[in-house]
Amino acid sequence: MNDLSNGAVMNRKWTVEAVEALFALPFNDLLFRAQSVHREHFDPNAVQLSTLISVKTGGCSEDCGYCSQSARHDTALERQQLLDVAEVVAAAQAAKAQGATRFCMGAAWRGPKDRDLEPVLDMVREVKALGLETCVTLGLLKPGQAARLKAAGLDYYNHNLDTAPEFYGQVVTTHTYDDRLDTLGQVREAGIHVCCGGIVGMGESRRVRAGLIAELASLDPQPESVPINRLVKVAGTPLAAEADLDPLEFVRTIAVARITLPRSHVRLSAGRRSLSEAEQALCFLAGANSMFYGDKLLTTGNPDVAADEALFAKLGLRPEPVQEGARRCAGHD
Ligand code: SAM
Ligand code: DTB
Ligand code: SF4
Repeated sequence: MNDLSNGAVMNRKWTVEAVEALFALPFNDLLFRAQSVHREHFDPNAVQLSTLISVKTGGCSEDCGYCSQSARHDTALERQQLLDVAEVVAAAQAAKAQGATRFCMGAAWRGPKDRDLEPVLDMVREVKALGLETCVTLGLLKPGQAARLKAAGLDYYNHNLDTAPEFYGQVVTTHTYDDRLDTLGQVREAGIHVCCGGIVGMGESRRVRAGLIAELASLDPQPESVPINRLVKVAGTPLAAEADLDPLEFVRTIAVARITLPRSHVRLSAGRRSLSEAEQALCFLAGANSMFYGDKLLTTGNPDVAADEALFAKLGLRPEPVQEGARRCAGHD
């Protein structure tokens, strides 16, 4: 055990080398192991559905190399100030009617100012009152802000580590890995469920992917939710011309996350539009049991609902009821 000053505890249960060894397994052995672990902890045919909305879009001070919303990249994205609470609630009602159980509100901020937080607290309260699980992703938090979010009824805070520590500085220079760990510690301390994952396909090596997973798996307690994003290449960002990550390497990343984070929901997140149905099916076989549902992510597209319904019918998958997610999370908190 190695206690970090910021409150996140790293148990180093998984070393980078041990995670690399999982990545190196023959594909069939890796998938069999991942599916076996998956069945020990979850219904293998249920997938948790989250719908995203961007409540404040673009003009972000940070320089994250993958992001359409950084003010430092010329991405032709239309900026949008904070949405009205009523507009957000209407979108949440529509998401619930379509079958989502969690509503995730994202803001393009380095972090919220205290005065920015007030309307977001109203959004959380009203979305929660609809019977949806609530999630926000607002960037770096200042002391006290997580407790206010918790008091408003926030269930999950999304804050990704995104990549391995040694690669982070090649992707983002305006904040540090430790800044991110500090916010994760504050979220955990406030009693909010942690949603923390990363992006692959940014030109990183397999060792870097293993480093990201080792870092996520070493958070103690492990995050309840782990989004694995496949880079969506946005014109005008520094990573726009990056080579595609082999889909089978993406499937391996999901499988390794499932094995090392056995009780977490592993989310097949951004990038589904660039995966075939068969590749997505392999991700579910590898242990993904959550995904974004609805035609849009934050600023980019997602498969439409009709296509996802058809995919679920072909694979015999069904949406995970909200109670099940709540019960399982309560079980390992
Ligand atoms: N500003 C906040 C932050 O950085 O934490 C919240 C919003 S940010 C858009 C949330 C996450 O979306 C990022 O950490 C990253 O993992 C993911 N993301 C952003 N742009 C992406 C892209 N082009 N492809 C894949 N994932 C992306
Ligand atoms: C996460 O890990 N992926 C989501 C959510 N958390 C906030 C965001 C994906 C964004 C993809 C690019 C976009 O639409 O702007
Ligand atoms: Fe994009 Fe978030 Fe980075 Fe801002 S902090 S540029 S919104 S990923």
